Amino acid sequence: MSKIGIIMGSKSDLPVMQDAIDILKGFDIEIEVDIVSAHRTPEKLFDYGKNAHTRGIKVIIAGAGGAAHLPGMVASLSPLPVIGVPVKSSNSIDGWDSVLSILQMPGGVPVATVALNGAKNAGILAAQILGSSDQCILDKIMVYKEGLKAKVIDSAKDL
Ligand code: RP5
Repeated sequence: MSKIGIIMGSKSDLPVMQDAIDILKGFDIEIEVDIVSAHRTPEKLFDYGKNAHTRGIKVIIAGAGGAAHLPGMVASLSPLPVIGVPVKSSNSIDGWDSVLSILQMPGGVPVATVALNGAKNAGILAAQILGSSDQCILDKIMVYKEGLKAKVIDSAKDL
C-alpha cells in the first residue's frame, strides 16, 4: 500500500508536524513517522533518503527549523517528491531562517515548501499527490474541499 513518510529534525518539531499526521490519518492514508536530524544523525538521513522509496513511501514530508537542511538533503538523496515544512523553532528571526533554508533550493533539486508551520497543507498536498493516481483518495479530497466550502457558506448565514 502507498504511504507518506513524515520526518522531522527533532521531537520538538512534533507539535507543528502533528497537523500533517492528523490530516493524513483523517484521510485514512498510511503514514510512517520518524525523527531524522540532518546535522545530528547524518547517517540516518542518508539511509532514509536512499531507501524510503523501497518500502512503499510515495511522498516525503520533512519538517525542520533553524538551519533547516533536512528537506533539501532528503530531496538530494531521494527520487520521491519532498514537501518541506519550515518550523518556527526559535524566536530570534521569526522563522525566516527555517523558511529561507528550505525554500531556496538550487535548480534540479526541488522541495515543495509550504508556509511557516504549514504542516496541515503539507499533509493535504501529499494526499493530493497520492490522489492523482488513486481515485479513493481523490474522492476524499473532493469531500474535504466541499467541507471547506460549506463552512464558509454557513459562516455567512448569521452575519
Ligand atoms: C532543528 O533544530 C530541528 O528541526 C528543530 O526545529 C530545531 C531545534 O531542535 P532541538 O534543539 O529542539 O532538538 O534541527
